[in-house]
Amino acid sequence: MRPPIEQRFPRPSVMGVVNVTPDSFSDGGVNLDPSDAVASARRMLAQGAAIVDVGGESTRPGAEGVSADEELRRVAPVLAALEGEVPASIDTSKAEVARRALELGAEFVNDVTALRADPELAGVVADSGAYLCLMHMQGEPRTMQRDPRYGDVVSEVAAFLEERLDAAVAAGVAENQICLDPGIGFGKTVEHNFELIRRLGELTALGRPVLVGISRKSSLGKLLGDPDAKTGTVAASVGAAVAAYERGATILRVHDVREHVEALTAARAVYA
Ligand code: HH2
Repeated sequence: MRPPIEQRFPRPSVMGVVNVTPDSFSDGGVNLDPSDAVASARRMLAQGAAIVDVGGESTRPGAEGVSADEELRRVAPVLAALEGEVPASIDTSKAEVARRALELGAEFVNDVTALRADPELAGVVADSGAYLCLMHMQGEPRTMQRDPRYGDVVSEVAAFLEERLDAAVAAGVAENQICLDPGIGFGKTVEHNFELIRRLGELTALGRPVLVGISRKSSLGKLLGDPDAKTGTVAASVGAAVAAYERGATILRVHDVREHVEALTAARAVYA
């Protein structure tokens, strides 16, 4: 049995993003060649990432899904090369992909559908004892940014995460291996995203560590004045990550590891 997730990933921990995809919103194509992805992961570890999140399917707004075979073709060589050297998470919603990734040494399953897409994924996670992130998403990537609406976004996200946490535990996943994620940018407006971070305490109140991924997301570019932004700057990402940490986030999922590790180290020193 692995240690509880809050022991393995003390606050704040950085998860580096390695997308082995042609079309991710901010780093699409950069790491499509496995040797580039492996080099990125090693660099992120050296820069202070606690883990790298390897993904073979983009979930950016408008994205179409890819098959399990294609996802595995992209991520398996990368995970095989990292095994035993760089702690790895698999960013997938598919049981088949997660199963193979765990065989190749991944210790964490990051599912943006919170176990709703593949009925077999919960069992794969439960049997392996892997860590699990359950993320909120309204709608699906192809259409989620068309007109997202909520009564009260924070209480709806909290209720969803509580229900998915109960479902994961009922399926046999140990509660102390699970973290929760508001899903910044997944069926949310700029205002929704910032309100979720502002009121993050209502999510940490669910009793599980919270992961936040706002790195380079378009809400940051829109906030800085470009209504058509597809990405946000590194500096805006770091500012939002520090604010999320101050409001209780445990794991920050980021593309620019060095900058986030430096900023979060300084922010943590304030509280030490
Ligand atoms: N965001 C993205 C992908 N996976 N997982 C979690 N838990 N939380 C997030 O906020 C999150 C996520 C989107 O970012 P990225 O991986 O850079 O892009 P893409 O989905 O286009 O590959």
